[in-house]
Amino acid sequence: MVTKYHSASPASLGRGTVTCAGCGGMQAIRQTCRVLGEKTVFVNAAGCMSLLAVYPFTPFHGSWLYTAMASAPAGAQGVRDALDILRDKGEIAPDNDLQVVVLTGDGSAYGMGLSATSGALDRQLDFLYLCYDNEGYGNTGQQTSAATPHAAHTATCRGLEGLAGVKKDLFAIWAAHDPVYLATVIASYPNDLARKIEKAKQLRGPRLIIALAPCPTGWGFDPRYTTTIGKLAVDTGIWPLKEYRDGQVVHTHIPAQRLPVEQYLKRQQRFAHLFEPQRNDVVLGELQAEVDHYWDGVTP
Ligand SMILES: Cc1ncc(C[n+]2csc(CCOP(=O)(O)OP(=O)(O)O)c2C)c(N)n1
Ligand SMILES: [Mg+2]
Repeated sequence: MVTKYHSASPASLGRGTVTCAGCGGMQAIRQTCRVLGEKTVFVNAAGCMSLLAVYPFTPFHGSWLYTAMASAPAGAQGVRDALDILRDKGEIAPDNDLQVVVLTGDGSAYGMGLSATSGALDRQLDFLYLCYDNEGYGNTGQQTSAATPHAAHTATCRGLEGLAGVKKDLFAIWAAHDPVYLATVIASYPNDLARKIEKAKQLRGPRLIIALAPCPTGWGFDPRYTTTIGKLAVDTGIWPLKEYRDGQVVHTHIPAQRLPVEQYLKRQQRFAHLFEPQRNDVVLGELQAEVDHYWDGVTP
C-alpha cells in the first residue's frame, strides 16, 4: 500500500513524501526535521526512506547521500571531513555548516551497519544518527531483523510460532561506546522527541537516536492507529523512553500504571497467533514477565 503523504511543509521536509499511509518512521523523521531545520545533510542507508530521495520529487530541502546498508556511518565520516576542510579553507562560513545526519532502518542499525557505527563512535565522529526502528526489513517485505521482537511473525518465520529469538538491545550496545548523547523516542510522544532532538542538536560528537516506528504494513494494523499503537508501546512499558548522557541512563517517562502488554500485542496482526485460534498464555506470560523484569530494575 503506497500513498502520497502531504506534509504541512516543516523546515527541511516539504511536500510530496511517498511512504505507506500511517508510517510511524515518517512521523518521527518529520518531527526530527522540524527541530533540526534546513542545515542538514542526510546520509541514508538503503531502506524504506530511500524512497524519499527520488530527485526531483524529494521532500527534503537539503542534501541527501545514499549509501549501501552497511556503510552510512562511513559515508557520514566522508561528508563531515569534507565539510571541515571547506570550513578550514574559509569556503563555507561557520554559521553555514551542516549537521551530518545518518538515517537508517533497524536492518542497518542493529545488523549490517553496526560495525561501521561502532567505528564512527570510536572515532568520535560529529554526527547525529536517527534509526527508525520498524522491527524488520520493511522495504523488502518485513523479513526478520535483529530488532524483531520475540514471538512476532515476519515474512521469514516458519510456521505460526513467530520469532524464537529476542530483540537486540541496541541502546545498551551503543551506550557501551559512551557516546555524547543517546536516546529512545517515538512520534506518539512528540514533546519528548522534540526535547531530545533539541538537546542532541546543541551537542557535538556522536549523538544517537532510536525511534520505534509502528509500521501498518509490516506489523498488520490499520494506518489510522499508528499513534495509538505507539502510545501503547510506551504505556505498556514495551518501549521505554530514556536517554544516556555522561554515563547515566535516565528514563524520561515512567508510565504511572503500566497497561498489560497484551493491549499492545492484540492490536497487531504479527502477534495474532498468540490469540487465535487459541490463546497462548505461556508466551503472553513470558512477554509480560520480560517487561516487568525490565521495569523492576528502574528507579524513578
Ligand atoms: C547488502 C544488502 N542486502 C540487501 C539489500 C536489499 N534491501 C534493500 S532495503 C532492505 C531492507 C532494510 O531494512 P531496514 O534497514 O530495517 O529499513 P526498512 O526497509 O525497514 O526501512 C533490504 C534488505 C540491500 N540493499 N543491501
Ligand atoms: Mg526496518
